[in-house]
Amino acid sequence: MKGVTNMSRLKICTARILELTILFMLIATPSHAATRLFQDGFESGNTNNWGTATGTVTTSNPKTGSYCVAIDYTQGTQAMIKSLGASAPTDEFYVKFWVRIGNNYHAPYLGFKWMRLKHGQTDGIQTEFYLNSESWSSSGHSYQTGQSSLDSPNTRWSWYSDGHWNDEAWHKIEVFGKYNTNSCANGICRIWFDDVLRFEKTSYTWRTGTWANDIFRLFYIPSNGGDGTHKAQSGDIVYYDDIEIWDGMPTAEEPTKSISGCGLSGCSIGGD
Ligand SMILES: [Ca+2]
Repeated sequence: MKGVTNMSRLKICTARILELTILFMLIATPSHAATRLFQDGFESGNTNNWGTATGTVTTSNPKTGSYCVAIDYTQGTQAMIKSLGASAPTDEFYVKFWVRIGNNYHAPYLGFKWMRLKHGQTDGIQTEFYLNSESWSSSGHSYQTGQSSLDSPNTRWSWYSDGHWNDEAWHKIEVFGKYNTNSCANGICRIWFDDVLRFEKTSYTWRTGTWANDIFRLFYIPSNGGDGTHKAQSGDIVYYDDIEIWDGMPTAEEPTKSISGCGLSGCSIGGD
């Protein structure tokens, strides 16, 4: 009798495991196969893949291969700009790249903007994320949309609290975005630093009002550094490598990136 009971328990347990496995597979399976729209590891030895490229290809300690790109902010306002034009992602986007910062980097407030997204016109939706080199915190905001949870450089609100990035090591940045629709606050913004989910908001307002249907066409990776009284000084160079832009979450990234942390619970990390 006891053996039968144990057998029944085993069957129930096996069935439960099967249910959970199926549930996991359903959750982990992306709604559509994402397509990579752009990639550059600078192995061509040049920056010809970019519309505007104020960086310089260098063999100085690349993340992979033989080359990376160096952004020297002592040369003034700098930006690497990729225009995706008609192939710009219309619903979701995912951007991944690597950043290396030397230990002599010392540009003050607004050290540099590690990514900026623009609709492409003079007016239109715009979002920027930046690393504040005084506190080595990272923040950002979306222009024109009233999205304020990222906009707090003066409060030193930090997405990145585990240490400094000016350590000569390569650090990975990933951003997933899903546009909000119908001017509702139903967009998604997730940011990972070195594979750790640092920010998640599932009520993000990427666009609103006049720009309700705009999409990001210009990707600044990175954008400008400090200016005015916050201008960069000698040695303020950052390095980028292995940049990818997708029109959704890549299948290879989906299982770990969505399920880790609060990925499926709708809660916020560092946001409101
Ligand atoms: Ca490379």
